[in-house]
Amino acid sequence: MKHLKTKKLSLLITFFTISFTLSAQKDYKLWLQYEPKNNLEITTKYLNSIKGIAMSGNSETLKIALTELNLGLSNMLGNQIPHQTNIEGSNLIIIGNKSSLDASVQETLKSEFEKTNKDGFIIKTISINNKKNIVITGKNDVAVLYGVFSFLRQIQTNKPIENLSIVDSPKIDVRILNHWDNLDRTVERGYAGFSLWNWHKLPDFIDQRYVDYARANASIGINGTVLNNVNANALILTPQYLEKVQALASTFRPYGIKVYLTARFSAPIEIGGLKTADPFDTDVINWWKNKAAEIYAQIPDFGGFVIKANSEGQPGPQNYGRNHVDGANMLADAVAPFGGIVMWRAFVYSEHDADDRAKQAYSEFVPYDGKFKDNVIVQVKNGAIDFQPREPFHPLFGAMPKTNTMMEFQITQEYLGFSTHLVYLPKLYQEVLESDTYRKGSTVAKIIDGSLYNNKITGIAGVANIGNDLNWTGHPFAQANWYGFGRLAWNPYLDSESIADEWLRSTFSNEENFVKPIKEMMIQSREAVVNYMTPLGLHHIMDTGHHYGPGPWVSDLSRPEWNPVYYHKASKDGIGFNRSKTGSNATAQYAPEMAKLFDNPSTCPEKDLLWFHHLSWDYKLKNGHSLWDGIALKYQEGVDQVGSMIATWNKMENFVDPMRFKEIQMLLNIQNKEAKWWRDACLLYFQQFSGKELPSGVEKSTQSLDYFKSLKFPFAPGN
Ligand code: GCW
Repeated sequence: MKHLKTKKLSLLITFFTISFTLSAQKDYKLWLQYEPKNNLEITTKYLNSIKGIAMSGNSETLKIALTELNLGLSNMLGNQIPHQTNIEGSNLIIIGNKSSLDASVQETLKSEFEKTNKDGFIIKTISINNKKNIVITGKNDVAVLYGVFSFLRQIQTNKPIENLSIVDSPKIDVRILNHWDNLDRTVERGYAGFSLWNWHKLPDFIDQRYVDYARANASIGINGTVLNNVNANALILTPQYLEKVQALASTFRPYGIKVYLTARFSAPIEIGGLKTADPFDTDVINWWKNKAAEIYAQIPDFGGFVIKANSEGQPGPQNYGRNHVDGANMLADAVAPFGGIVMWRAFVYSEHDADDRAKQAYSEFVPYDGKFKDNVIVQVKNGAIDFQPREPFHPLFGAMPKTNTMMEFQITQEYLGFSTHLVYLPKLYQEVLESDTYRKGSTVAKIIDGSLYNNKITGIAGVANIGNDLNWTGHPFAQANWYGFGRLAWNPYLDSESIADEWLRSTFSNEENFVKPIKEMMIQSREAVVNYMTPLGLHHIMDTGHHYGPGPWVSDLSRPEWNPVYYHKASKDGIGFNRSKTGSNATAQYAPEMAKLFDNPSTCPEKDLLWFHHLSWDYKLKNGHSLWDGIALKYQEGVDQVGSMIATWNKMENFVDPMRFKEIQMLLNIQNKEAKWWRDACLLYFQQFSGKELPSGVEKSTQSLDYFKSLKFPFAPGN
């Protein structure tokens, strides 16, 4: 009897262990779940078009492509597909790069090849000797790998494969993640655990995670990674670390991912023993040249450097009376012989400059237009302040026609609820990319992809939200932000809604009753966070330092522009930052049509109203509400939106594995609590100035303003 009981118990434990492991694996597997179709009709249809795989070539990359194809097809369709080396037969999947293809196949795909660039791929159903086959190809092996992932995505998302004709080339050259990872494995603004890079065990120990990381990135077309924080430590450039960097670079290479490093401008002093880092000093120039040669000797395809210079205390050329051009060009010369690039960040503002912080990057960089070397690309954040839930696009986009300019988005949610809030960021990215700059009628996307100004290099960087948490990103839905970033970096014209659709299908389920409501939930999640944190153009009112939770009252920090009161300027007479021509005149940094639109509160989009205007509490909004009522109602709307996200999710239990279902449920409840915290704290604080009652429909706080002010979070993550 006792024996039986123990047996039962151990069976039960085994069952739970297995189901936990399977569930945990799902979290880990990201959008590459390759769920079995479990549907005879669908499976048969696919298998009818896939009778065999024929691969030509045997590079590491192609082997990876083949393994992926096998894995995906066998998992989804339940069959091992036979391999062959020739292309005789029908319904084969033929994979190989252009030069490895049969001459007649090359000829058949001539016009497609003309339309593809270096990394672009072709997936086409063609007839060979009157027999139908699918060719997946491109001009190089990595392009073939991209094609394989795209083909698998067709099946993951239940799309037909009978008559394929896909020609897809990336519109951006450098599609890169920026890791703000420190050498001690902490991650600045990281909310998903510690850094993936285990520097201590490198170079000899290659964690399987490095491979899985590269694979995930390749699946969405990301082709570069900056391993270390822009607030840099020069040690990364020492031989001891470069050996480790080399090990990572070799691991990522077959996946088409280049490694880049942040260069600390003062490295020649800190690790080079020089007295100066002056970019005009011959020893300094030579030091960087030698350093570049040393790096390229180990990593021949090293991508180049990213630099945060003279920004937030980081060293830079200005320490020596030189400017950004001098610094950037000196480094550009060092990497140019090896084909490297320099991504020079435009995130600059000075405590000694009394001008509106939002204006400073433009004021400083525009005069340099045309002066940077061809292999320099200026990296500009999407907005002029700092990765807020909503910002108008940065006025530098379109203002430097003779300068390579790239986008920097933040994927990690520094200002958007860390990794506990479900916020679908591709919606934000899309809003920025499709903004009309009124520069030759061009959108931001057209500036970024080089089509407007014919730039030498194009790029999009995303500050990574990845850490060593089991699910990579802390929140299962934050995986969608990594995914969506990659997809938009490949093609900045994609629609965030269709990205959400394919991500949901690949990550969770193809069931319409799941995809439709959850897609809607994702799409509205961006507006929800704007509503419960910073509605109507408010910004940077997060608590100080860690940026966790509301802190509109903070006013005692040493630099004025570090204080939330600097940004909202609430007083008895109203609220908002006057950046119009009667104020800081930041509007003048936009094209004249845009400036005109922003300048006038009645034509300024209401979503940006308090970004550009200081208005009285009684100012009348378009819907007839007073500004005070409008703000309060928006905060309430945000809270209500989170409530409906919870209601929607709670109905999804049947479509999701228990672990992810529960995780997301718990996270949404945290989001709900914090949305209310934001609403209550901000409204109580602003009410002191408006002196008005809450409009009906807005819930009253059960806590006092002093209570909210007293909250402290000494160990908030990411700091
Ligand atoms: O968003 C701010 C962050 C800093 C960051 C800086 C930057 C890496 O609060 O943590 O530093 O921007 O982008 O350089």
